[in-house]
Amino acid sequence: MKVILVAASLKRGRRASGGGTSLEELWRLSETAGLEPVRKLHVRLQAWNPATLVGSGKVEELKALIRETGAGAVIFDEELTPGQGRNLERAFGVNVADRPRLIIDIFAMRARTREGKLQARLAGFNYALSRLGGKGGSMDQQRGMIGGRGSGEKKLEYDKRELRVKISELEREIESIRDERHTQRAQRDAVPMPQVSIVGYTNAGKSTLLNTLTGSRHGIYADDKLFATLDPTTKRVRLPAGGWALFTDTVGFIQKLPHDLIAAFRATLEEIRYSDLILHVHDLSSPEARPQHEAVMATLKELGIKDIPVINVFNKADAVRAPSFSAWAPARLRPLPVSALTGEGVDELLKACERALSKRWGEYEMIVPAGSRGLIAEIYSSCLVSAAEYGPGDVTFRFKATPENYARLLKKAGA
Ligand SMILES: Nc1nc2c(ncn2[C@@H]2O[C@H](COP(=O)(O)OP(=O)(O)OP(=O)(O)O)[C@@H](O)[C@H]2O)c(=O)[nH]1
Ligand SMILES: [Mg+2]
Repeated sequence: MKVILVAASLKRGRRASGGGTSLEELWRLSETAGLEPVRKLHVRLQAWNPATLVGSGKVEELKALIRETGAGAVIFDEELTPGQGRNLERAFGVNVADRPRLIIDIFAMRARTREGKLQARLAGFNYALSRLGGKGGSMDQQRGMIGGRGSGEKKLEYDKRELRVKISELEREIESIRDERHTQRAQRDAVPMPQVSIVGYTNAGKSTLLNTLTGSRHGIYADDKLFATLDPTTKRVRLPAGGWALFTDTVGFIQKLPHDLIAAFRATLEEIRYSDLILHVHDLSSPEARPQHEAVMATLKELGIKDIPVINVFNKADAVRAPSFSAWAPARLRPLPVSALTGEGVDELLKACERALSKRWGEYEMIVPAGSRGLIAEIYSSCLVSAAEYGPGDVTFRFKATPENYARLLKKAGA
């Protein structure tokens, strides 16, 4: 379906919120959603029009453009009020959507796991609920998806009360999956491995980086698309000194990430909270690297994630001539340039991870009977072993480990 994209900002007042670049992003988002953007318009306004966001002159102009291009929908970069959406649809005679709706559609299309799909549906329902004005409104689900009109699907309509019921059903279902995950976490924590979360703006190269770290180029789906990854993947990665850490690649962030989505994906995103270290991946080749950095920081803050050490990975170093981060990155970010594509800087990155992870680790010595295979394997997988001396009946290990892990291993050795 052909679509026309519109960003609007006020002529005076604060600097337009990235009007042009945000439109570029909206273009890529609509392509990701399988739509065909044909025109993009940046409208500068004296004042917001409460009924139609833009003025009546612009509405006429857009009508002409719709006729000329045969577009089936108009997508606004700004969040529309329910009234504005309805008024514009009436005026245009085609579907009208906004950026949050588009992002929610993409999530619904790209989620693969049951949890991801449920979360995306929940976001869609919450979005619809918040837009059902007054009494007796209803959500026409067929029109929920921007490109869905006339697809011949069974028409589903929900009123507010039914939506609320659906929402609480979905929440219960997601909660039960979450319980399962807590059980998995408990099992995983039984052999504690350091946890590292890879976060960053969408398309920064998070999945490519994890593939490079695990030495499997094609392990995780990585693509030059926004929101290629929606469902988190965890992989074991070997650190330079021989220990292992669990790296998790998760959903990317974006400017104006809809609140309904953050709420729905909270369970997935909160996993980041349990990590010992965060790798914040930046796309150094993007002219938008700085606002992207800020958007990611704001989202982490909204999720209540703080007090976890962060390594600022400046990825795609191969695609820029001279590293341009010095232009904006404050020294305190201590950016580490890498290329997930060529592998440049990746060894340094792993060393930095190890240093950061082992900061709060202690150095210990432990004598283990040579026959305790299970225990020896655990020491190798959860500690940084610096020496192992094999005697006649036992092995003397020197290693770095978290105090909790050391206590656990001691207990196990004594048992
Ligand atoms: N030149 C260059 N391209 C890279 C590098 N790392 C990743 N890319 C490309 O950037 C695009 C996005 O990579 P992904 O790994 O899918 O990015 P992501 O951060 O996982 O993105 P989402 O899952 O969509 O949030 C792909 O086309 C990659 O090939 C790099 O170091 N250099
Ligand atoms: Mg990805």
